[in-house]
Amino acid sequence: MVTRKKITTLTEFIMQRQYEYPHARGSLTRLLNDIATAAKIVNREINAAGLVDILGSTGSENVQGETQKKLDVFANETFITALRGGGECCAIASEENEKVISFRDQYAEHGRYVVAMDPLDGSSNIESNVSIGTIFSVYRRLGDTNDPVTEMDILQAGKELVAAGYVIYGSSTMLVYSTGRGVNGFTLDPSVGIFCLSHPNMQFPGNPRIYSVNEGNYVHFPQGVKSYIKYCQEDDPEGGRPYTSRYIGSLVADFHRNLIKGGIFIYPGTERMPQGKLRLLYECSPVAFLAEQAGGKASDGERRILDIIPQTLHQRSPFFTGPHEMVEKLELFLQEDL
Ligand code: AHM
Ligand code: MG
Repeated sequence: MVTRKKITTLTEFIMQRQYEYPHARGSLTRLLNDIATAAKIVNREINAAGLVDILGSTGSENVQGETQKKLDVFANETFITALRGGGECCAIASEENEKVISFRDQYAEHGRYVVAMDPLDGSSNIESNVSIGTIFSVYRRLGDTNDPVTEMDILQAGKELVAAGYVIYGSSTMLVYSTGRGVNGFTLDPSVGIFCLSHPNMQFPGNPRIYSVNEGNYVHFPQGVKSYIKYCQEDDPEGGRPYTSRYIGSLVADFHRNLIKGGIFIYPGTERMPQGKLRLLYECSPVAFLAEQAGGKASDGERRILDIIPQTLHQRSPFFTGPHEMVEKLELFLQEDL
């Protein structure tokens, strides 16, 4: 008789975790399931994008006569619809929307959670069939569930996160998330449409050797970052360096590879953009949460990312994340430059 290994599905896994919290009411479980459902719908659309020609073509009509949407708009609407319908989330901050979207529906308006998300990060890569992702963060709303939700409910430091994760639409589709008790990765089996636990308890590996940065901006980087990049490229008599350079230009994909293979992701401020490009609330904080949960570190060069309270929804931050020792080394170079 062939004995098969028992598959743990994402739904089973989330339920098992819920039972570890005696007072849990299942709201977070339902919310995470809503995110997974939306991810599958977005995944289907991304996979079909080349066939139905909806890459970047807002306004045209598909064969059913429906108006086609750009994939990032589609992803945004899909996640909002799933979260609103689920009733556990009362408001969303999204890269696609200038202001917080608060729900007025009978159930959703009393939801205990708020979500910040980048529905389709790295979307400039879509046309070239390069991996893209969704990033999500879940906070407990600050005010009473009967009070109107405000921007303050969502402008919370990353250390207050209840859960965070990403979906990577790559050679396979994965959902990776944490509720503060380690990081777990689930691969979508497209034949049955189920996320299955494939990467339990993800941790940065030892002996990391990758650095990821857009070196096209090199001349505009702070001196400390330039020196660190040179350090990465130098021979180390004891071995280990030079490191190898890998950069996709898609945060989720770059971080995911670095998490699995061991590497640092670098997006500094420049002279023209002192705060860099990446957004604190829905790009840096959730990825920093995962990095710390995977035994790594995330910093803006001086401060722990998870300690920074965003002042505005779309605030940017320099971002350095990866294995602890790599980020620490980069911080030393930055301090020497002061
Ligand atoms: P986006 O939110 O507009 O897609 O931009 C964010 C993306 C990240 O995924 C990626 O790390 C970064 O932009 C790449 O920027 P650059 O092209 O400057 O290297
Ligand atoms: Mg983005």
